[in-house]
Amino acid sequence: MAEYRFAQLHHQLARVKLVNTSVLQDVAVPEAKRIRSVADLAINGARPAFPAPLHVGRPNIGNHEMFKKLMADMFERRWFSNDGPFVREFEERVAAYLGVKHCVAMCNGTIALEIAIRALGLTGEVILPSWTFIATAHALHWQGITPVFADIDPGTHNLDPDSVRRMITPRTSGIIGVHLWGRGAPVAELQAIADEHGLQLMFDAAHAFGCSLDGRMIGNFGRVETLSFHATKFFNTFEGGATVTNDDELAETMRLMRNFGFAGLDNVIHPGTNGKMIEPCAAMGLANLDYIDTVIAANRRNLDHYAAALAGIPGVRLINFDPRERNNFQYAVLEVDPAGSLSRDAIVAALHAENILARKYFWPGCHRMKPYRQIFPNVGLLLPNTEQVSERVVVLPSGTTLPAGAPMIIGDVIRTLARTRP
Ligand code: T4K
Repeated sequence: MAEYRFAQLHHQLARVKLVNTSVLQDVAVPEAKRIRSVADLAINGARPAFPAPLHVGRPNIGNHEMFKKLMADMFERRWFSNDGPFVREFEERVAAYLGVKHCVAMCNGTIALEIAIRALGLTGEVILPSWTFIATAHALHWQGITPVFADIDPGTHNLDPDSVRRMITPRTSGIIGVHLWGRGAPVAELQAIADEHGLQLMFDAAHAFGCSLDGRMIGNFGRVETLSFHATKFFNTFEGGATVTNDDELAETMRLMRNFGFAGLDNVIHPGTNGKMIEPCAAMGLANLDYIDTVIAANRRNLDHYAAALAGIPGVRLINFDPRERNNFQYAVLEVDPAGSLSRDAIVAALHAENILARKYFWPGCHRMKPYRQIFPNVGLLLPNTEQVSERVVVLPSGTTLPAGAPMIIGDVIRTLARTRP
């Protein structure tokens, strides 16, 4: 009951903010408890700091009224899927936002990856980071392609080009870079490797919608990039994704593949699947597009509050974003120094006890997940940076629904915990 009341109040506060202001400024932390001493920690038996869970992936909701109006239009029109008017408008607006020629909207980011992989004709082995969400690896495996994991740069958490070079074999057909946390992968170096070895290059940009690299919007790199608009992303269409490319032929192929290969009535000219985005998802996207800057500002503000709240705690630091680039600041990522007195897992356990559902994304790395561990039992030996980083990372809640005071309380939890482990 208390949890339900909290959720109601939280919802009302969030709604007030959506109607009144551009950024969540003064949302209180209803009933939240301050942590001042070790005895106040829930791991020591105290009441949790928050009566209801704080999530990392709480959906941001833009213009609720507009969404309802679009749904009424859709019911009136009785056109629910198959290249509907909302999907077409959504594709145009996403392409314009990114400055890319083509956006092909899909039902989710994983299908977008699979279709891009098929459209590029990848076969045999494809190199990718293990330090990514499992979907990047699964999309290859699902297409009968062997994912070959390369190591990352521990400073950027993105692919290490030298490691990529070492993984190339005669069976390699391509490279998938991931712009992890919205920070651009080393595109120029990866392109040079791809050109030198005759490999295809594409990017999983699931984290990087609205982000730039060297001043250019992500979405314009490699032959194709894929996006995710999942509910937990900073910009969502409930479920959804897209492929974006400047290549006309590739875009046409992906459009065919998305809709069973149909080129008009009764005319199938290409193998395909059902990867279509439906109209309600596109409508949600349209209702959220104008709200993007608001979400980014809220994420930015949360990061600033986290930075202040965590300042001076030994052994923990937030990852940086290059101030010259655009970012969506979706992920508030904390790195915990394994040489320090606090362990990452102790922090996660303490936060969870307080109802702060921090995540260990993407521990333990794809290579240690069962399907890939079975194929490559010893590959960890080749991925020392991935192994180390995966033991250090904690992703903290953010987004428009995070109460403004929450980072301070989260900082208090970690600071108090640090005091118990001198
Ligand atoms: N490539 C990369 C690099 C990706 O990160 C992803 C997706 C993809 C590809 C594939 O794109 P999609 O096919 O998903 O479009 C979540 C998301 O499901 C996934 O989309 C996302 N990456 C990944 C980073 O996070 P889980 O397994 O962590 O989700 P789950 O159910 O644990 O939810 C996360 C948190 O969000 C929980 O605390 C609950 C909260 N939540 C979730 C949903 C769905 C809500 O509060 N409301 C909601 O509606 O994967």
